[in-house]
Amino acid sequence: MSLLIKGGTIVTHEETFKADILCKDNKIVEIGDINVLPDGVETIDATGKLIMPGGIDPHTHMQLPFMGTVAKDDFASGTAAALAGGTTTIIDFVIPSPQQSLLEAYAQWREWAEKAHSNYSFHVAITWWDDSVAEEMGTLVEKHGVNSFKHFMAYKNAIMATDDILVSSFTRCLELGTVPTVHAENGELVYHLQNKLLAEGMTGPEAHPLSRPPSVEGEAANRAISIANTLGAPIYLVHVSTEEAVDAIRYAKDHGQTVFGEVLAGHLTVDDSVYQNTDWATAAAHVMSPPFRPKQHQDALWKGVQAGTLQTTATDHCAFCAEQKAMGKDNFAMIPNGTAGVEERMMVLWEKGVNAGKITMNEFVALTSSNTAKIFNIYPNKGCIRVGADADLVIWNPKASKTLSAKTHHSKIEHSIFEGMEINGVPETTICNGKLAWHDNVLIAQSGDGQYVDRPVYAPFYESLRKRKELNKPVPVQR
Ligand code: DUC
Ligand code: ZN
Ligand code: ZN
Repeated sequence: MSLLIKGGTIVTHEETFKADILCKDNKIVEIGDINVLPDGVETIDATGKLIMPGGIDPHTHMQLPFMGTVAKDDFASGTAAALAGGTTTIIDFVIPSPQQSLLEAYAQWREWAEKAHSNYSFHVAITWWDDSVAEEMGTLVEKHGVNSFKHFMAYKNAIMATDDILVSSFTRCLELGTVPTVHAENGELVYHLQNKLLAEGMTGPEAHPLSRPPSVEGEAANRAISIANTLGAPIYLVHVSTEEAVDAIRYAKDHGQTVFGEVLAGHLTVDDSVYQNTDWATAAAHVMSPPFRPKQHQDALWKGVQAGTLQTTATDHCAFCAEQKAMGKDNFAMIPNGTAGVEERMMVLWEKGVNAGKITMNEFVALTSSNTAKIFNIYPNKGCIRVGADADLVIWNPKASKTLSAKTHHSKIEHSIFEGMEINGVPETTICNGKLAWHDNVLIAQSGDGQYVDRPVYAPFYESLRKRKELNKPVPVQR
C-alpha cells in the first residue's frame, strides 16, 4: 500500500518546506520532488495545504470506569473523534483499583482498546503500594513498553496516591527509567472543602471550582516537584491549570530540575464563567478536575506555553453525557468529572494559538505532537516527518473554516465545551499507519485499525539523571 502526498508544505517542529511525501506500508519512505512512481500509488493533492505530524494526545480516558459510571466514549468512538481532529495517537491511562494487580488491569485496558481506530498507548496509574506493585511496574516496562506511571494526588478514598506512595513509586520510576506523572491537587483539601460547601447548603455545580481553588493545585504541584527533586527523579505534571503550578515548574526548571508540564486545550481557552449564571446542565457539563479557572490563569498558561515551561497539550478527554452528569443532581461532588476534546484540541490550538499570533506553526507541531513524542520516547518514529518515521500525518487546510459543535462532533456526548467556536484552519485528511483514516469529513479507518504503541525507556537520559544525583550528593564532613 503506497500513498503519495503531492504539492504540500511540510511543517515540522523545526522547519517549514515544500516537498512531496511518499508513504509505503506504515512508513515514510521518500521526501522530495517525487515524479517517478511505482504502480498502484494513490495520490493526494495537497496544493495549498500544510502537512504536519499526526497529533499525539498524551492524556485521554476512553471508557474509564469512574465515579460510579463509565465514560461514554469508548476506544472506538473516542479514537474516531481523535482522527477527525488530526490526532493519530492517544496515550490513555490504565487505572487499577486499589489492591488490583497492575498487570490484570493493563490486560483489561488492552482488550478494551482493541477496537481503536487510531494508535494508542498507556500510562499506568499507581493507586496503591506494596512490593508486588514495584515488581509489576518492572514487568510493564520490560514486557509491555510502558515508560510512564501516573499518580493521582486527589480523589481521596478512591485512587489517591498519598505521599508514601509517591515516594516509593517515584523511587521505583527512577530505578526503572520511567517518567512519573502527577495529577496535582491536594486531595485532603478537596475532600475538606467539598464537605464544608455541602454542609453550608451549596450542592450545585457552581460549588465545584470552590472546592478546588488554585491553591489546592499549587500546593500539590510544589509538593510533587519537591519530592521528585529530593529523589533525583524527573516529573511530568498533567493538566496544569494555574499560575501557581506554572510558577512552580518554572522555578524548578530554573534550578536545574527535569520537570515537564502539560496543558489542556480547554484550560487555555475556557474560563470559570461557565459555572456561574448558567443552567445546571451547562455548569455540570463543565465539571472536570482541575476546574476551569479565572482568566488570569489562562494568561499564565499561555505565557508558560510561550516560554517552554509547558511543553505538551492534551485534553483529558473523559466524556460523560447529560444523564451521567445528573447523577450529581443533589450533590456536586457526585457529578462525574470529565469533559471531551480529543477531536477539537488541534483546531482550538490552531485558532487560539497560531491564528491569534501566540505561537508559530512550528511551535504548534511541537506542542501537539513532537514534544510528547520526545518526552515519552516515541520520537522520531512519531512526532516527526522524516524518511523512516511512521506515516502518521495530518493534512491541514489553513483556508477552510468550521464551527465547533456537539451537533457535528464524533464524541457520543451531547455537549461540547467548545460549542460555537469558529475555527479557521482545519484537518482535512488524517493518515494513520500509512492509510487514509479521515478524509473530507468521512471516517475511513475501521475499528481495530489502531496499533498499540510500545514506549521503551530512554536509558541514556536516566543514566545521566542517576549520575547527576550522585554528583549533587552532599559531601560528607571530614572528622
Ligand atoms: N479529571 C477529570 O476531570 N476526569 C477524569 C480524571 C481527572 O483527573
Ligand atoms: Zn487528572
Ligand atoms: Zn486525566
